[in-house]
Amino acid sequence: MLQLRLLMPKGFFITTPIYYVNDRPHLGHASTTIWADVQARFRRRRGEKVFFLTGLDEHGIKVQQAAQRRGVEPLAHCDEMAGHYCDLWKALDIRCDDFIRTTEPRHMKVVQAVLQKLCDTGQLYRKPYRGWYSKSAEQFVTEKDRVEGKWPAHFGEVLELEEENWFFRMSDHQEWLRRYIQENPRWIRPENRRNQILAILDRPLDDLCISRPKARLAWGIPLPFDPEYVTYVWFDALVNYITAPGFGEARFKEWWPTDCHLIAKDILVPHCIYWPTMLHAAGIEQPKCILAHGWWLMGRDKMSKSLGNIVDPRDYAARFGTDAVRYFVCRELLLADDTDFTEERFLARFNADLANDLGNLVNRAISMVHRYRGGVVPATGEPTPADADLAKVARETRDDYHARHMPNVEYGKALEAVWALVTRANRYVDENAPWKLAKDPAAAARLDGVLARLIETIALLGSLLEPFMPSTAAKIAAQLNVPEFPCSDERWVNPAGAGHALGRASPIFPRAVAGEKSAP
Ligand code: ME8
Repeated sequence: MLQLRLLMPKGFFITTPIYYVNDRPHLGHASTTIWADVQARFRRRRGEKVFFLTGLDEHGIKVQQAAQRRGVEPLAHCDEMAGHYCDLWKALDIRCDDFIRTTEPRHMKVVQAVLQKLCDTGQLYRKPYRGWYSKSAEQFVTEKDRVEGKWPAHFGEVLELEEENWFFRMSDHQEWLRRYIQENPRWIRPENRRNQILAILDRPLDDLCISRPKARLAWGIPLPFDPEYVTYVWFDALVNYITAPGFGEARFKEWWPTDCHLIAKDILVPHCIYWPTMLHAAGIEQPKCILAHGWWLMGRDKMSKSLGNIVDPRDYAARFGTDAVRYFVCRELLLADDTDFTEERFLARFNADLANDLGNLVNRAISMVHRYRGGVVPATGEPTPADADLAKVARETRDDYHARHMPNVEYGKALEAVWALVTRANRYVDENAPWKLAKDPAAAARLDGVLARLIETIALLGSLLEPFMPSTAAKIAAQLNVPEFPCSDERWVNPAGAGHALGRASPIFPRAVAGEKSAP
């Protein structure tokens, strides 16, 4: 058994941030979680063992205050919020393997074990501290953080505080961290975020304050070695990534180090500075990659709970269907830059890409096989140059998708390539005009070839789209009358070849008009 465990290959482990429960989730939270879900589905399809972790960050002043405002106990507040998150993940077809909450005993135990280890090895010390404290960012800030003499808006109210606290010797690990980032160029992605962290490391790091006096904040994990304090919420939250895969248990090796911490750029510093130095100090292996995407903006501002300018993904899922939301956030949200959210943009993608390009292709092709060949897929026959071109685009799309775009979490590029294939296939229909071939008895074999190639292309598209749009893929599979799509990697075999009887054709995306409700 032990030997088997040692030989077992490490599975693919992907994480999202654990979200604060001070308010309900919005499109930003949904986007990171959808991105992780897409990666998890892509890997599962390839037969990989996958662990997809998401969850909630339930301690800290913001949660305590949110509960106080509503007149409920913090844990009751967290339970209610957890329900909202779980409902949303279900509505968005997100299938995580674990949903961690930092108030769970399994997590508190690991946080305390890590703290104790760091304390025992001299990595923590207690000292008085006087400084500026941002309530909304829950962190001490320094003069270096001021921009043109003012505190940036996202720090909210900044107060002067004096108190004794526990500190982590983060500065001792600065040189190691800088070297590690330089030696591992794809560790922090994308490149602009990596450069941002390297620029921060050009200046001396302060040690990290990792405690809060219980007198000021009761809602946290007690320090195991000093009863007057609870753990700083970031130190607590980051540890979730090792709690869930079973830190201290034999199964930990099956998952850790994580293959990808997926986050947005707002929490780059805790993930690329606090967390790696904490792990280094505790003698735990580093994550393989930290990937930070950009923000959804509303006009010029970040979409955020505190600004109240949020988009509720449930509204869009109710109007356009879950898959349209999943498609939109994968197609439009950029990795290295921010993206402006507008309803027009959403509608344009829905109508042009889904209803028009993809929807029409699937509907036309399946309907024509019914009309001209009684619903049975004909034989492909000898390829013409036009066929060879379609096949080339299909092969290149498949190869790039598997070898580069998907493993690199470059969903915009993956979908752009997939839509180039959709466009090529629609053009193939127009160029070959099956409705004309059908009128010419001498062109029967050619019509067979065209229809068969279209069906094969649609089956391939179903396979490529499944991680992004699982229920659309299921609808396409039902119309093709195949139980599921095989993985489209180099072992790809068309599941709807000659002689296969298709299911009934019906539109997969009805066109939507601004302001109108559209049935999903
Ligand atoms: O920071 N655009 O939780 P949080 C894109 N609890 N993504 C966005 C976004 C936007 N406008 N707004 C939020 C916390 N997100 C901590 C994390 S992890 C150990 C602790 C997404 O509720 C994005 O993933 O503020 C961002 O990093 C995260 O929500 C922040 O969630």
